[in-house]
Amino acid sequence: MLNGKKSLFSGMQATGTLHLGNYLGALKNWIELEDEYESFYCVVDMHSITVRQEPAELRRKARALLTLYIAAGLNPEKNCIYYQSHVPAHAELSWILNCYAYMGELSRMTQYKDKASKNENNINAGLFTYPVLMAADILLFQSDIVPVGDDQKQHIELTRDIAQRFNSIYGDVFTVPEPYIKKTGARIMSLQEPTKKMSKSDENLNASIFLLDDSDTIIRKFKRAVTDSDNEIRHSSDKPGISNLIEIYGIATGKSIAETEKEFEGKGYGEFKIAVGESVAAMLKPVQDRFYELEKDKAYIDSVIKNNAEKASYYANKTLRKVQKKIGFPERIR
Ligand code: ATP
Ligand code: LTN
Repeated sequence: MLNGKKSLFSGMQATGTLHLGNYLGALKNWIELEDEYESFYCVVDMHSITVRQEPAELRRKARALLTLYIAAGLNPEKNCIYYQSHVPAHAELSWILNCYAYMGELSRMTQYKDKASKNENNINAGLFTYPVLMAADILLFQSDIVPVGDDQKQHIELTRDIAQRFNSIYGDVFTVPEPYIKKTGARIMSLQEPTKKMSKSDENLNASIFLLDDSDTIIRKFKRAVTDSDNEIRHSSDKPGISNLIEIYGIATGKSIAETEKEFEGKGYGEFKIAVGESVAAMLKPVQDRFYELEKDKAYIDSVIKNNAEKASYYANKTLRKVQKKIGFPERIR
């Protein structure tokens, strides 16, 4: 809770290019929450450096991501959209919480194990303590909910454990957050290996639909999507490829699984794949148009960056000061 209103926090890494999974699993769902919650959406550039980045590229991608947040429909007057590195309280609380998180619990995080195995020559300490920084992000804003895709559930569980541990020592300091994960879209699968989630780090460019892919590219990628060979459009756990496409089509058109199965009864995969591609291209077109418009308006984006960093700092510092006091850091002399 903040100011008597429920609050929420979410973030995305400024690495790679946003894909359909990021959009359907997270970003698209954020828009409908803006009236009910005091909302904070962060470009988590401090998380990004746990994997080596090219500086100019990181800066460019961070700005593009922030612009995409707005292009996707988040109104920066109602939602606080900012860069993590502009609010030092994230790093400060993260250090404190490191002293309340255990090596054992951090070593059980699947994202850590996964990323460590992919970056064997750079398993740095930041990669290991990454979830503590994420806990700090969430707890700084006394967040009630954290809207994310399914893969982040374990990190939110850890955040809850840290918050409860801290509260049990010092009293009610942190709101204990709940994950907010939608049933549909929470796990969009790769178009090439439909048993794996669609991922930014996938080297096969045909496996993911990127938010700024043009219509032809989107349709071509769906045409090439890997499916089984029985040519029946039916949602089933033994048909991961076609089930993934049915779910994506459902979100893009608002149709239920049953409606889609009925619509394509007796029709072939070829026809269905084109329909999915066209529906996704149509869904993304307005986001893309707004993105290219906004990108040109440097002064406007700069003003969002400045104003929202100030707003985020204000709330973050409030929580940080409370924590510092509770744990016994000396008071500031003014
Ligand atoms: P990668 O896609 O390479 O695994 P990531 O998970 O680090 O990258 P982020 O930008 O940090 O991607 O994730 C942003 C949001 O998108 C998170 O809420 C995450 O849960 C969600 N998300 C990521 N991949 C998917 C997916 N395939 N389906 C649904 N949601 C997803
Ligand atoms: N770890 C997340 C990104 C992230 C995040 C957060 C999400 C960093 N801090 C706080 C929600 C709340 C990821 O890799 N997808």
